[in-house]
Amino acid sequence: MDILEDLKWRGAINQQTDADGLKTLLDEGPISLYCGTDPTGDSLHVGHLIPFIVLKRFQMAGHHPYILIGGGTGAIGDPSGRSTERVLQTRETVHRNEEALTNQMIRLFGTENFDIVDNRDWLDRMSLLDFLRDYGKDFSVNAMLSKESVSSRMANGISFTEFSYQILQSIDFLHLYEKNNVQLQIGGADQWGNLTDGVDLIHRKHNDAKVYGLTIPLMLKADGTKFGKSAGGAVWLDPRKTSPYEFYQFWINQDDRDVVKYLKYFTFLSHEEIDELAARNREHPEQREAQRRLAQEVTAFVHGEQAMKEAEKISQVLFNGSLADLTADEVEQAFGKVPSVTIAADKANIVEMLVSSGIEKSKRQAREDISNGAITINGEKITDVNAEIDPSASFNGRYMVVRRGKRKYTLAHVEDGE
Ligand code: 545
Repeated sequence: MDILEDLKWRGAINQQTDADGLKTLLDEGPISLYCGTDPTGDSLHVGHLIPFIVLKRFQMAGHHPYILIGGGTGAIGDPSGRSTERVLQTRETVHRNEEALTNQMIRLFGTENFDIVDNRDWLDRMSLLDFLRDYGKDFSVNAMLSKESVSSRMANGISFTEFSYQILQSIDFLHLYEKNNVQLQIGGADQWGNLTDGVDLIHRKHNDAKVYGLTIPLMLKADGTKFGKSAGGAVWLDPRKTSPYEFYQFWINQDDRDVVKYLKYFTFLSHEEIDELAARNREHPEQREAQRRLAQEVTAFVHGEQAMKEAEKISQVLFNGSLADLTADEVEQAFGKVPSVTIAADKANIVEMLVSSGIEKSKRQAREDISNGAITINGEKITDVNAEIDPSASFNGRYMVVRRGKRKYTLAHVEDGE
């Protein structure tokens, strides 16, 4: 099936500048296309992932993707989709973010059949007079004012800096067209104005250029809340911000009403596989097979097969309580976000340990909880108030996991542990 049909089936097409033209072009053979991202942060989150997955689909279909990291535009700030002016980032921050994002892209796209470019390479060297003479003349202020990204800011104001942003992104498309024969730019729905501007600029410079823009709908959740947030905030691709286990949990916890939509958007599973998962989800929603498959696929794509397997193991262990099967690193992932305390490495009486670490408020409360069977250490229930525990004996002497009641976990970091 051709790529546009596939994207349509997946619900991944919002707007196109010339649908017939693009279809004809793609029928002729492989093309080069691009999607840009500004280094306004040091990691993408799952929301940003959407156009890059589409870019990946093009790559898998034999086309050549360019990923543009906006070292130049990131120093300015895109007003699209924002209601307030951005605070300028320092050049150093932009630089650091660029490096982090480049590494993330390499993870997703591999090292073959794609290129990463940085628009600082051409935007930073352009003289002001060249900018105004070579490009400014092609933009009508009237048309620029009518763009959604600008008109929506008229009430609260927009700086000349952000107002100019659309010209910069258009210059990028023109540059990539002239230099690398890039013929298509894709982006999220918020990028429509910037994409059409670029296509228009190229047409003014090259009458008969075959260039196109395509946007992808922003993801909406059935319950009306914002896609991509979990209890702990945004779901990041950077494993230091969101561990692969938390990432996996985010996907496995999706609503039945959303799961098929996400399988289509975020996985490379075939239409047949997705249709089958959808059917089984309708018949046996309680088995959550579709959610599990979604979590496996997206986690493996972003973090690799091994991290996905680890995330799966942690999920299983937490579900059936056999904590001892975890490695110290897995404990860190699983309990990275629960409250934590520090305890001494020496052997100690259980009551003493619970009180001195602050897990229990008083010895009386600690004894009561222990006797009631409400305390487990590393998944093992402790009912003897005289029990002695050895923090250095578990998880490489680094951690001890204490559970109070049904689900109140505390991660105890063992002092002098590795
Ligand atoms: C710059 C120069 C170009 C082409 C594109 C750009 C970037 C574009 C933009 N894109 C967004 C973005 O977010 C910050 C990411 C932080 C790590 O601002 N002007 O850079 C988002 N983009 C992905 C999708 C998007 C968009 O990265 O396109 O729609 C989100 O889904 O908001 O020549």
